[in-house]
Amino acid sequence: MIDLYALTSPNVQKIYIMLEETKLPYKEHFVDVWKGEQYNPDFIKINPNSKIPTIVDHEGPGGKPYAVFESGAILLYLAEKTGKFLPKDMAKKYEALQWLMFQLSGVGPMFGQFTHFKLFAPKDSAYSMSRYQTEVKRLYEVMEKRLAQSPYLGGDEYTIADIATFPWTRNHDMQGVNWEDHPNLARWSKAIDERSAVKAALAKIAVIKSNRDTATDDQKDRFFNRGRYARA
Ligand SMILES: N[C@@H](CCC(=O)N[C@@H](CS)C(=O)NCC(=O)O)C(=O)O
Repeated sequence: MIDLYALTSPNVQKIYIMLEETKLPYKEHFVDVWKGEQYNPDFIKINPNSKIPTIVDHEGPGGKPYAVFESGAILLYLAEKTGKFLPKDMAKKYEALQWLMFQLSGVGPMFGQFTHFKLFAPKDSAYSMSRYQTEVKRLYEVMEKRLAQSPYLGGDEYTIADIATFPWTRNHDMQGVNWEDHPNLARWSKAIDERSAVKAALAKIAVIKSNRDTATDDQKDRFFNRGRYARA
């Protein structure tokens, strides 16, 4: 049994999809980051960085419980545990890993900053908005070109590179990117969206309740490292 510490964000969605795809039994534990629950001492014991997703595999290496944080590390752990969604052939494996790293170091952080400045920052952040909008569009262009040459981001097969990236592209309209101008991304996104494991994961996520829309100003300040939580 795997304990999944989760809520609804794209990094968490990756792990729901991987768990549904691999059919590993798992139990959800909600950590409402909009209430500051990521700072609970018991949670910090399994993730010193106070972020979700995090898992505890009760049948880990040596048959002992094993905690893993960082969505990329969790995907790699589950791929190795099950032998699924990461090719064994070295060239194919590293093709997939390049695109996994592209998501972890590019798409995730840049799309995340874009979302922050678009939805949550003061409206006078024109410089930041322009910087992140430009980078988001550039990253979509890189993915569109890749998918014109390859069925999936990581190569011929559906891998953890696709599982990692798909959740971040679900908000492409909000990100100022339409699928009419990105036909290969549209084809790729539809193929993933139609997988039964992905449908099952997204259905579970759709009913999760969070404090996001009711967070107090102080809870938002804590989440965004601002106000009395800012460090000069
Ligand atoms: N690099 C991490 C990022 C995880 C992350 O930023 N999670 C957010 C989900 S909203 C979180 O826990 N935020 C709480 C916080 O930053 O305090 C990963 O890929 O797992």
